[in-house]
Amino acid sequence: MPTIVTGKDSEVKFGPGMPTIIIGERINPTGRKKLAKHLQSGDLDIVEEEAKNQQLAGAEILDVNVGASDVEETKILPKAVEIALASTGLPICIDSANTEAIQAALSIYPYKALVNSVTGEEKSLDTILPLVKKYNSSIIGLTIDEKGIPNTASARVKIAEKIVNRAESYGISRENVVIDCLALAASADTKSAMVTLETIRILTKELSLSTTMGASNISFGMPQRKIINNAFLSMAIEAGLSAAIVDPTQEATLYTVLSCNFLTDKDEFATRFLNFHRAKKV
Ligand code: THG
Repeated sequence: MPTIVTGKDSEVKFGPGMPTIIIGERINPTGRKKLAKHLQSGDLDIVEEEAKNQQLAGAEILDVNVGASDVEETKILPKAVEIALASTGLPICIDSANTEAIQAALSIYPYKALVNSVTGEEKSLDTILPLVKKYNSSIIGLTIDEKGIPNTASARVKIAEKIVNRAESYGISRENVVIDCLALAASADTKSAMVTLETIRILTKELSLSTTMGASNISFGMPQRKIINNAFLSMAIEAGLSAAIVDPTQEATLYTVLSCNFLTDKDEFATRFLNFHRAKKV
């Protein structure tokens, strides 16, 4: 069964055996001073602009994160989610470390959202999963627990299984759990990329779970980051990645995802690739 999330105008399905979809990451003040400033002053016009730009660029789901110093997330996150939804009709991925802010955003979201995120930590599972059940959303589960991020695929898979089992005990079905296999800086540990890829492969092939990942951490501390990110994204898609959290306004990234979907036989007659390409040309 695929994971399904819904917005005002679109329903997005993804999972093992299906094309990798794009989650747009640009509504996030991390490292973006201008966006942080607007969020701090409560001026959310920039959220509408970033939402529309990412949709035009090819995003299928929009991640919305407003976490910055001096931003009252419980107030601003629901507003930003509402604006991103109203201006694009796309499904929203509600991204916050603040449970009250997630609850507030879920309470105004009239469709099926993706919540970002829960971890394998008891405290996180106990607070987030009841909300996911109450609002009938899907959830991203990070492969991290009280002991940190494991450096083996088997230990990450164990955390994924714990999250899925706990979700099921709350009545959340497994297709509503999307496991983040976590990309870390390969410059700090050159085995790290392979651990992430192996985790994706096992979860996809053996456990039929949906997976996700933000690719950009992999290149931290290196030159030519965009090239490294896209190379890693290609490998992750071959390993089975269901949803990529990326900057969709990087055209090379979009073409990387579409190329990999085509080359892994997830795009019959190259329909998705060619439709995207034709739309770009006009
Ligand atoms: N997994 C999950 N959620 C996530 C991540 C993940 N959410 C946040 C993050 N990772 C993905 N989003 C971003 C957002 C911004 C940046 C990277 C990932 C980023 N910003 C630039 C910087 O910091 O320099 C600024 C870019 C710009 O100005 O255009 O890198 O892994 N589940």
